[in-house]
Amino acid sequence: MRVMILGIDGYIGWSLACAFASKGDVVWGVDSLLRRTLVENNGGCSAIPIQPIEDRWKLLRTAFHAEANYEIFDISKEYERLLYFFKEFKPDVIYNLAQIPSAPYSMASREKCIYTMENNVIGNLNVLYAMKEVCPDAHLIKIGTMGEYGTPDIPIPEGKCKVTVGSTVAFLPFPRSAGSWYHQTKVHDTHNIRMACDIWGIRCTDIMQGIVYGVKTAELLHHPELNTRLDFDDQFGTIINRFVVQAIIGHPLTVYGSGQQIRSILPLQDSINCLQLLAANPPEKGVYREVNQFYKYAQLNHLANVVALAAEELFGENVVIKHIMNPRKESESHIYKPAMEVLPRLGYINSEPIGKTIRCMMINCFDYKDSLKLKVSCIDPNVFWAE
Ligand code: USQ
Repeated sequence: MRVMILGIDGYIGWSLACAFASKGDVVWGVDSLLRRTLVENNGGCSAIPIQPIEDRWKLLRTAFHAEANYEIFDISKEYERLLYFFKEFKPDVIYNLAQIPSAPYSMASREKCIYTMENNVIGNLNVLYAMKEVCPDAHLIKIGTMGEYGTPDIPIPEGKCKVTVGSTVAFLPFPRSAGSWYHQTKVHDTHNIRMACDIWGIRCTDIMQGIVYGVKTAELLHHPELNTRLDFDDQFGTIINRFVVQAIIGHPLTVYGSGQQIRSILPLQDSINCLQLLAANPPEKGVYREVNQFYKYAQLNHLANVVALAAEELFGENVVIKHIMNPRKESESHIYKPAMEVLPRLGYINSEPIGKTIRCMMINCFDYKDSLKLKVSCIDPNVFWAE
């Protein structure tokens, strides 16, 4: 398969590139290296060091004898270049992961809100236009988020829901209710992609993905020199990854508010498996396919307990769980019951229980404990939704 990964230098993009390259697929990618810069600007770093872009490409080609190529540019700003790259490569599948993935970053200021909107929404529109022009048969796989649905206090279907008006019944898109400008960009993308499929006849899988955690996949375990990034700062780290690093450096686990919020989660390995499964089973041309992608859902308090227990078992450390004032505006007590049918039907099963993934992360992070302690100031939240 000819695989194009936009955002190939990121947490998921890089792991996905390694997974495809190890199987002998041809992998080309684009990245603006924005994630590296934004994390650094926020005082963070990858908890497990990653190689500079040039080096990691050389290592990838060597490790898998891969036919792989990349370019550094911003797909939201350089449409002609994107067009040329698509034309040259003729992808079978295009993954769009070239997006700023941080709710707190997007809520930090008007400038950061607009930058997130431009980068994500215009970048994705450029992808849709380039597909229409040069590769209308390719399959776009776009990462959206379970956060598009918000917490509506009723069961969440997979994309569409039954609506009855008078005696007429229709299946319509389930209402979106994002809780940050970042999540809102994904809602805009969803509407834009749906329309592009309808009017241009392109095919797309739009993934409503839960929170990803973990740092190793089968390929990365065998090739530690190819590490993917693992963020833990208040803007780019996500909850479980942050808790793991906090436990390692003896920082109290930062549960926002009551911790009764419930979120969908999945390990990195599952995310990669699902992304490959969807590529192997594309929708028909003109079809917009929506997919909920998670392993299970859990309360934040439960996640904190799992991390604390793992650290105690592994290192004998007494981990403190601290409830701090919630910097976000979000429901802390709600019903959460999302459906997931497409992926299990295609064969998705969970790769390993959460405790195992967390212990693996801890063992891999432990070597960097001292340098991570120097980064402690990027852990506590600095962006407050209501301000
Ligand atoms: N939270 C804490 N403590 C922390 C960090 C977060 O209690 O130290 C809480 C938040 O208040 C929120 C939940 O944990 O209730 C999730 O926060 P998060 O930062 O882990 O994730 P979120 O902002 O929702 O966004 C992340 C990714 C995003 C992805 C999304 C999936 O950044 O790219 O789309 O997870 S989902 O949450 O299902 O929308």
